[in-house]
Amino acid sequence: MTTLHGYWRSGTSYRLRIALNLKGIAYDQVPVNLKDGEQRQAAYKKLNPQGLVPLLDIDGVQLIQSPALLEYLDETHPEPPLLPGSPVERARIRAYAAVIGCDIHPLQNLRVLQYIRAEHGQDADGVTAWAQRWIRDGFTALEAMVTADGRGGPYLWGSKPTLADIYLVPQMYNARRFGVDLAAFPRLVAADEAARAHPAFEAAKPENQPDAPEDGH
Ligand SMILES: N[C@@H](CCC(=O)N[C@@H](CS)C(=O)NCC(=O)O)C(=O)O
Repeated sequence: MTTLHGYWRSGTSYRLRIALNLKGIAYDQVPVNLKDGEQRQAAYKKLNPQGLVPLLDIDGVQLIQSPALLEYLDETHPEPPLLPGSPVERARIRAYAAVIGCDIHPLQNLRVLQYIRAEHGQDADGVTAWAQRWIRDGFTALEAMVTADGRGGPYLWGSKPTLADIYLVPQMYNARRFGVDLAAFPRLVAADEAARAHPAFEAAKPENQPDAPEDGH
């Protein structure tokens, strides 16, 4: 059995849910409540010393770090491919994912926001402005990259979802949460909309998860 340790609202857990659904891999979920700090408790840190989600129990091993997990799933379940095409095309798709995974998401992660609030005197508005700043910065670059590559839609890299959409959709969800004005990113908005209509993405939505609270917070 495959078990995903994650949190309904975690963007990195969301990536994993999408990929598992696209690959048709059945899985159970064990919620780790980030709001209550369960990720930092000893029981969970024994599984993941970083104290972060997701963690995937699969094929008799426990693996962490969503980029490593997504590649593992793609290597062990090649269809449908998350990284199609030539080495150059694959490098471009990886670059889209990295803009989000390396250069946006880590700056608006819970522990970073908690840190600038607690240690650098930021109130809720200051924290929101910080998150918006880095999301806008990354999205501006990504919109330009996708436009320059000219692959056409509806997804970021043409007619089928790829690794890039797996990173995009959770990041767009976070962008909306932080009130980022998305008008300047029409190509990203269109790809996000197309991807969210896909059943694998729809089933992975935060609000469709067993640990999502009824009030949506
Ligand atoms: N690079 C890691 C990052 C994992 C990560 O940042 N997870 C977040 C949720 S999206 C988390 O567990 N945050 C808990 C915290 O900040 O205390 C990955 O991609 O798996």
